[in-house]
Amino acid sequence: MNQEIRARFREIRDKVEAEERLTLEDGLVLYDPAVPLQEVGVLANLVRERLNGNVGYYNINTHLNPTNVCVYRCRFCAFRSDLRDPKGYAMDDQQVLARGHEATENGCTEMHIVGGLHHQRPYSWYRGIVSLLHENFPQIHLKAWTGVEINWFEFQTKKSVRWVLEDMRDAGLGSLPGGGAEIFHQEVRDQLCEHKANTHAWLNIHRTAHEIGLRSNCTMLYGHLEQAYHRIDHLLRLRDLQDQTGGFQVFIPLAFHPENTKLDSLKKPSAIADLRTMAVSRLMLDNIRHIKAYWIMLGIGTAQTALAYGADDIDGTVRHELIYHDAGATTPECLTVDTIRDLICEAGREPVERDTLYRRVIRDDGDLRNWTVGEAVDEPLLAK
Ligand code: V47
Repeated sequence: MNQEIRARFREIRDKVEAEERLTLEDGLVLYDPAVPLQEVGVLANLVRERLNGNVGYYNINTHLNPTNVCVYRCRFCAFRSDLRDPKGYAMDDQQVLARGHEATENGCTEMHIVGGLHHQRPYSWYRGIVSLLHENFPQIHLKAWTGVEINWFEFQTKKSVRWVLEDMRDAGLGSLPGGGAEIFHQEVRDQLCEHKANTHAWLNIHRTAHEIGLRSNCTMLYGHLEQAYHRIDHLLRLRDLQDQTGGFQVFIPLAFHPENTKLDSLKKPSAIADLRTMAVSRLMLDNIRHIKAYWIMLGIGTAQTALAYGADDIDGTVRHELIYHDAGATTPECLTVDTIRDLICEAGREPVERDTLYRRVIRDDGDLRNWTVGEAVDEPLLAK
């Protein structure tokens, strides 16, 4: 480490130990290759244990991507399809209901629902998926539609964000997933996905969701065209909104998978890069309690290791994941509850099953379909 960076890093360590907020410049130091990953990791672990003790959270969940037909052509996406492409599909009610039955049998507490923006499906089709599932499987939390989809629904209905969110909530929407954020900085966003919901729209949708009492998640897609500066800028914009609303539950850094995308000449980020982004995110986002190491995207080994680099959550058992598998992810399609618990234990953490809203799940042993939720494990963090 050169002398100046070493001195800067010592100052950052003092700030973290004193629970002081880090700046953009601090974030850039944490990304400096002269600062060894393990030193950033030790700091991130300090914060992780301060906020979440020794717990490693997971849930029992499933994914539903009702269609892959999409009006947008994001350069990072391998999942989308044209309507006439043989790969293109849109589910009917029977297929959606079958997923609900399967989820119930498997003890899922959550369905993660996202998909393409299908130009021939009206808003009522998207709303209908939520209401069909909610009416038939009221116990399952529907974490549905990214900010990009909500923005599309505004366009379709010509109504306000608030109207769309309230209408979806009336249909059974439980919370918003964190996708569609990508990288907020215009320089990068214009190159990745210039047509879809812009940064202002994405942040405003999450702000409005929080205002009407919905919780949401947030993400950052990294490892493509962006630099460290763009990543820190992205984290700070999330931190600013969280200061105002407190509505984000968890941040999920998403590593870019290049296969079958328009950016397939790029290399997937290394495990070292993944762990550094995990740790830097933990350190910068002092007001978001949870950081998720999404095992589908990171691979199991890196996700386990990430539990010592800032992450306290490993996502769920997952089933029917398509977005990452279409882009070359080699992880299994789902994990059993026993496997996921063993992975967390092997990483030296105590596995705790949570629901989408981070309440403990209490199960009647022997029957996966029998469960209730207990107390919330945490309160939103107050702005510093
Ligand atoms: O917005 C798409 C990303 C996101 C690729 O909220 C890609 O709990 C890498 O947001 N390589 C959707 N990433 C997934 C997502 C998510 C996942 C897990 C949990 C939660 C949550 C949210 O996936 C997209 C985009 O950023 N993505 N294609 C790709 N080729």
